[in-house]
Amino acid sequence: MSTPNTPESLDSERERTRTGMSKAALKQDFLDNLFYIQGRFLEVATPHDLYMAAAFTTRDRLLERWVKSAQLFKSSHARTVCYLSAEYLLGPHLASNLVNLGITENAREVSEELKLDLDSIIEEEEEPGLGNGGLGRLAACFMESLSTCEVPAIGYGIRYEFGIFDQAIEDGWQVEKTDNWLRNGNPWEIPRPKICFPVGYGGHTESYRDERGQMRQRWQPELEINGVAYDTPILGYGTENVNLLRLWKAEASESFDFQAFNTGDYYGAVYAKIEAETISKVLYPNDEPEIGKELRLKQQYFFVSCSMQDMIRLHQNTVGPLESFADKFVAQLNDTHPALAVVELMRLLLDAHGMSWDQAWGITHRTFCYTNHTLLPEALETWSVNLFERLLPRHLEIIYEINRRFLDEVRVHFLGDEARIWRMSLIAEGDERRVRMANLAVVGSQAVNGVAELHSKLVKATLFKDFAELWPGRFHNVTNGVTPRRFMVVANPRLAQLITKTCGHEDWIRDLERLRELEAHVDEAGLQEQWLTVKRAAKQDLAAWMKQATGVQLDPESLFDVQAKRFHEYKRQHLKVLHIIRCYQRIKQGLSQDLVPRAFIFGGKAAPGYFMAKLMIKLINAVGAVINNDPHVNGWIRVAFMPDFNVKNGQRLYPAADLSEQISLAGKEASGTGNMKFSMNGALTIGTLDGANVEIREAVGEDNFFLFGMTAEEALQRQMTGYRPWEHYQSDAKLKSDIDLINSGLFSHGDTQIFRPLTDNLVNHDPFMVLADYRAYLDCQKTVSETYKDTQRWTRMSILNVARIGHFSSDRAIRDYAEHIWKITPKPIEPAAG
Ligand code: 9GP
Repeated sequence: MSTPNTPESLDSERERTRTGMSKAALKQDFLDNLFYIQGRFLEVATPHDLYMAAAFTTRDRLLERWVKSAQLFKSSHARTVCYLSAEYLLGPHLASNLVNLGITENAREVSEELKLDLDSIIEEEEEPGLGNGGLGRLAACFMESLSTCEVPAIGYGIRYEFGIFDQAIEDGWQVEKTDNWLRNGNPWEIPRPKICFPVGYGGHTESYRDERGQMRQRWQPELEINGVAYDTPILGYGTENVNLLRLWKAEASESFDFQAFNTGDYYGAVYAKIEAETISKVLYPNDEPEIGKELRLKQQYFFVSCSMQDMIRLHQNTVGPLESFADKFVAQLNDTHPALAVVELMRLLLDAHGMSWDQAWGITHRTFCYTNHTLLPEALETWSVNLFERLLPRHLEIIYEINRRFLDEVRVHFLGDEARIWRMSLIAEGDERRVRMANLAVVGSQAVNGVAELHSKLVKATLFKDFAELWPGRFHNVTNGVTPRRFMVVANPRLAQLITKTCGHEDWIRDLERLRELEAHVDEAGLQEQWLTVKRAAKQDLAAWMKQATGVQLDPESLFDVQAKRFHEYKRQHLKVLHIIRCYQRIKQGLSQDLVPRAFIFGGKAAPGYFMAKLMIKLINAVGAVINNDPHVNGWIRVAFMPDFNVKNGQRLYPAADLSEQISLAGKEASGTGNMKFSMNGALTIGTLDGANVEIREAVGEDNFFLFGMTAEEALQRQMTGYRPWEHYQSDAKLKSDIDLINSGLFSHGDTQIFRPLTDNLVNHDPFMVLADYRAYLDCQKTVSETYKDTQRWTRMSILNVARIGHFSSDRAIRDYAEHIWKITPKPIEPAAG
């Protein structure tokens, strides 16, 4: 019987198409999208067509919730978090959105009915790699948790045309390939050509009298480009709330210069377009010196200017007068990259909205909060005053005025302490005067936080000591967290199912502390057995992938020992290599009895210009090539390097790891978040007392964590009293023989020089004290092997790690920010009736 054409039936029809969650609705919409958007039918659809149709079908279901969220936030004038971040390492959207919509199973069944494989469709997605590593991935986890925790939020950033490079390994070396992630289109974003703001550069400033006869300054930029908004809806789990990620793309104001064209200057006619679009072209790799990166400063200004203008527009369209701006918005600076927002908001309030300095500063200062993510001096941004003067002359004037007033305040507190004034100034004096972005961020913010307890303590005691003495109440800690949806439910569905079955509910996915309920079952043989089965299956999956990607065959029965993170000397991948070489030597000497078979697995990218980090990658692959081909080793150990470690590949690694290597020199890793992802998936950690390791160890229990190495305090002490790595090399015969083996040419076809920069640096300088921690690390690895031999004990420890990891959910981190920093309450969207 056909349905009568009544308003009710149209409504239910509408419910069915585009928003319905039933299998029938999903199936019909998938086929419709395949046909009407991709112009294909099933029989001829490519894998990419299938992915696009699945993505559009999923996106349709986000949009209704998104519109409802936007309406509610607008009509209720909801206080809103604006997260300002130059990086968002989002990872693929499809699987995560299916989980958050609660339709993974329906989607799977629909796929099966259509004789398709959902996992292959999911696999087809190219991830937006708009970030370098931990900082960008944290921003992505936070966006998802903001929605899950029902906190109204907008994420602002840059829509890079090329994200983090794709890494290939050729002859053991890292080779960078362009990440052309937009090549096949991006179904998740919605371009908003009408949300577009001008952004100026260069030119000069001038004084003039306003209509009340007061002297004011204004900026006459030389160049103006446009920032156009591209919006991506970010869905939370178990909620109707959808927040917005708004990324800015740079475009020329006039894309075509007809005058130039008419005079025959064809290149000149499009030059402005090319120059403008360069600004959002490519993500800068971190861990490289800032010197000369004019484009990077342009990028930073570009996105904060668009974001501040957008926030003012939104405020004026809803609440109205700008006096209440800081009640409506709180803006979180994710590191110093967006710190210019402080100055840009001041400029807009002063120059465009005619406010007095005190009024503008009152609003600005109440609006911003700043998160510090590193203590490494080389990672703290400064920009040359000359560059500022050339690119952002008005901003430099404002910075000088902020600084003048700020230093007057410092003088009142610390009369005559000129050294302190020199340290705290926003301008570093010297051969080349430079603007200190971290100082600007602290001065311009009402709250400053570190990202783990130890880090926040060090922030106050070292980096910002002077500031903490001036404003003790301004400094906070919010320990990082990661989203369990992506890193457990999506990455490790078998484990998620086992947890749900054991706890008898799925509530842990939204309230991760409820994983504690696993503890009651930790000694049940049944659970332990299933736990092992789940881990083994993940290891088999990874082994199959690795074989196909690298040719290296891993034995799923061996201990999977994984270090996956950016390559950096402070993270000490070379310490891990020394351990591998030690194992190799022992096997060769017939002393393998205290070892267990291990697969050493690495993943991670090195900044293209960071020679030492790239040499570490080469060394790992060189050592791997010899070990993996040595018949004496006979399967005891294997070394594998996962190429192109990104979010997608991380999701393959975390579930399969038995041991997670978190071995940075204490005091150097601000937090780490990989440590949380591994532990959530039942890997045990071997680690130093660094970053969030300290809190993870406290949470999971000392007995369930392999601790080694100096504390941050001990390391500092050793550095100050004169650290001599050479003495370790001379006095520890095993260490010496490991390093000498590298230099012997065994791993480099007789080339005794290739790894010299690394080994000489270790023996003579060793800035991250690898040699000082070597012995403790090896001893601890012995304990790891002994423990692994006792399968039951290991499994118990693994279960307890998962059961006690709840604190490290990014939901908890967001609640901490909401309560202590942002002073914001959740705003839940009511589910649709019926
Ligand atoms: O190095 C830190 C890392 O420890 C932390 O987990 C992450 C997120 O807070 O930020 C990293 N910092 C940066 O990437 C640059 O400051």
